[in-house]
Amino acid sequence: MKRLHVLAASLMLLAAAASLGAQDKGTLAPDQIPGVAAYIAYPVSIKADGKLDDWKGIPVQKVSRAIYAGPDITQSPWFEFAVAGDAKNLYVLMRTKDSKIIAGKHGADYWNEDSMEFYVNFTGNLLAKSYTAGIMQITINATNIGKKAGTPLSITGMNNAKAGVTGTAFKTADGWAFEAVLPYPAGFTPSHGKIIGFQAHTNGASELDRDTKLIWSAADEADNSYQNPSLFGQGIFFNVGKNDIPQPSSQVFDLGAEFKKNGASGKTNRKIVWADEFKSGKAPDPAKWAYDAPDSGKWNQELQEYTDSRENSYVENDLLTISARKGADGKWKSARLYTKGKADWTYGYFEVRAKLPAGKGTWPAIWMMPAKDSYGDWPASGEIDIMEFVGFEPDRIHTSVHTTSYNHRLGTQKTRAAPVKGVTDGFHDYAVEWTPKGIFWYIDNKPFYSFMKEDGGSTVWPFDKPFFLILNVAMGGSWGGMKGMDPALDKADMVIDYVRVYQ
Ligand SMILES: [Ca+2]
Ligand SMILES: [Ca+2]
Repeated sequence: MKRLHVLAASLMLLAAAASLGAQDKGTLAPDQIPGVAAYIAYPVSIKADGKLDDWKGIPVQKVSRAIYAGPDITQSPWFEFAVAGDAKNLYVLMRTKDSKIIAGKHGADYWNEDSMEFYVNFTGNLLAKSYTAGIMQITINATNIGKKAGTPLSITGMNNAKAGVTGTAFKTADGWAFEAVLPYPAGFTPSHGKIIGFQAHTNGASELDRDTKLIWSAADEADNSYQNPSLFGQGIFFNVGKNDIPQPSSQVFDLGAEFKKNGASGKTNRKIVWADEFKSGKAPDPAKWAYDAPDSGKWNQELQEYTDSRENSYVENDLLTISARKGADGKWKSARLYTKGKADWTYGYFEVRAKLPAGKGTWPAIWMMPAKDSYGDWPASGEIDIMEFVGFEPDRIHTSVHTTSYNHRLGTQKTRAAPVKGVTDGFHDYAVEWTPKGIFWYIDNKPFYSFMKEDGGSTVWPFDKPFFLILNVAMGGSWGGMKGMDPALDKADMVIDYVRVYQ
């Protein structure tokens, strides 16, 4: 079984109405910038003693943006946080409403229970894409509630062990809170306007497992801060009493500049080496395409059977249509076309213009797999997902790679899911630029996501061998069918305008 899916990426958007929340205006620092920046008042004197009078005047940001919501969202509808500093330490206050605190049921998997976490990047490089010294994730779970001040806390998260965090967690009238003390790393001193990366999340357990996720930084749309510090927001030190207001850095959201810096050049200086414009014939060109025909249920518990019939794939009006159809017997048939055995490439720019099928239960994909399993079975030899879409999350595109070190079974998959408007109403260009240094995704020629080669050999970077292209429409399955099937749906077409390969 080759292809498994990114369950963790299939997270529910709570609702378009989810807001970034309000804030309490403090008097010691400027108004916070919801989802983007938190001013860090300093120097102030804070004690992690469970009493909050020392936070008076420090602005608080309230967060209710949920990227997924548990069965009982009223339990964890929001959290608040405030950040302050002195000459030696950063102080973080987090507070959440929670009518049913779940703690101590998951052994060491505290992140599955009620927990609140903050992330800090002291390195000065807000674009850091991986965790190095000076970047940490501090997850404080509800088992810490009521421990005596001064008792070590149970803390998890990336690089937490070296961070030296102390603090106190305690119940509040409607939930719980913590005050935490994080010593600055050696060599770091605060100054007015200095910017660090900062992020805050809560994990709310309603029944047992973590099932509500609130995220402050608007750049993190899919709970990826644990693997990508560039998704943090910003913490801006504000020297209490100053009049000028330092502004957030603009370096964080310029993905295009990052692409350039990493050597991406898009289609510039490349020529088309292979293409199908679907200009003729009724059947897809047999010189270019073959049919993968696994039985239904073979992969990911998907419902469809794949066929080479013109019912399920055909060329017409200069377009290729892959058509999933439900028969009178209620069974789905669809098509999965690939270039395996016909054409494959190492590096290049791969572009597919497509319109996606709508409806709960659909799961179309444009992706690439290795021509040979040079490094072993999936995911050792790699997988590049140019585009994935599930109908229960309209207007949201997923892009991913899978490798031995980075895949959803480990919870380490490299992925970005983000809104793209109108993907089932019209055609959009989905592309990856694959170079020896990295893989760069583009949607409508705009930078979308990148995954850079790292040290560690083929377990992190098996992408130095030929890969072939795959186009398919799956129905249902472990991800596409996660929210059920639209019972009225009997047809789901992915329409392809062209497939172009540039090198
Ligand atoms: Ca206190
Ligand atoms: Ca709870």
